[in-house]
Amino acid sequence: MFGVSSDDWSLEVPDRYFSLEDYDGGVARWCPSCGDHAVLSAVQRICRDEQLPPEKVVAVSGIGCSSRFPHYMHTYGFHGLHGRALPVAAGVKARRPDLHVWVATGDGDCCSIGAGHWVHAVRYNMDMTVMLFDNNIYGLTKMQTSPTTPLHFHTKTHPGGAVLPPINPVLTTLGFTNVSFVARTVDWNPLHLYQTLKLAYEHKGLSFVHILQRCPTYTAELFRDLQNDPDRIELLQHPDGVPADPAVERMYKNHKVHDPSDIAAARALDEARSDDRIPIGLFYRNPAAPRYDEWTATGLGMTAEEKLAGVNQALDRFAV
Ligand SMILES: Cc1ncc(C[n+]2csc(CCOP(=O)(O)OP(=O)(O)O)c2C)c(N)n1
Ligand SMILES: [Mg+2]
Repeated sequence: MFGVSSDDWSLEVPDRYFSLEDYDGGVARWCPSCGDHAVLSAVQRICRDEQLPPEKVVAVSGIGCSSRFPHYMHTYGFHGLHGRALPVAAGVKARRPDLHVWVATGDGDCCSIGAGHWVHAVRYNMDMTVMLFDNNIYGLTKMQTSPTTPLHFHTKTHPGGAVLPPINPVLTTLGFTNVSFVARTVDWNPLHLYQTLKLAYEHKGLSFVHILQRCPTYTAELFRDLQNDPDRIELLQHPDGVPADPAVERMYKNHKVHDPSDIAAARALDEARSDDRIPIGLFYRNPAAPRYDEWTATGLGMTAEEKLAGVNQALDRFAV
């Protein structure tokens, strides 16, 4: 019993203990009830629960409302150029493999202007957690059609309704060579959001998490319906998947057993789906996929001095 002998008073006190405030970069200036707030707090909780020293964390983003994410993390951060979150993150990981990299990218940032980088970042499979904040719209620039805007949805660029069928980010990522982790979650279920991002964080390689993210200003009705009707969500279940939680299972009554090692079955989930049945959970994971950061960590195995000597030797050829 506590206090019976002096031994009970000895405590294992870590040198540093991190609380949520240690990751708090200030008041987030997203709209009230924007889903980005929920994602930010889930990531901060994971950092706290894993006791990640803030100086060992970096948040990288492109441009968009969601890309303001690094400002609100009291860690290293890089708020980059539109569509360029992933190459910046790859560069960070190549030179600083000791940092955990969180990437915040929007449906415009990743699937439109940044689509070329999306393909190659997934193939490079460097160890990072990529969060696609999918609000189905260009939010920051005030409501233009994005690649994930549903057909016929009215936007500023298509006042009569979007004219092309949308890209499905999960299905698309599952088609890229060397894909190693794909999941989907929703911002309005904090438990599922946390568990999914935690699983993604634990994965060694590029984990791609498609987050259905509420935009209360421009696409409110799309997400309100989905939020109010939990029967439209299908919960993926498997011992290797997102850990089961009774509260989440009660909320989403449509359950489907899905083995995340089966990529054909993962693709079939979204190929077959209608908007009335949206699967969430872990679609696919392959921990054996080769990682380019394992190669960049060693490279050619040369020391900095050897590299410098090599550069000087090459330049000497042009000496006059
Ligand atoms: C090179 C370039 N092209 C266009 C823009 C304008 N722009 C800024 S954010 C954005 C779209 C953002 O949409 P998304 O990535 O979905 O992020 P959200 O704001 O919805 O979170 C665009 C087109 C820009 N900043 N830079
Ligand atoms: Mg968007």
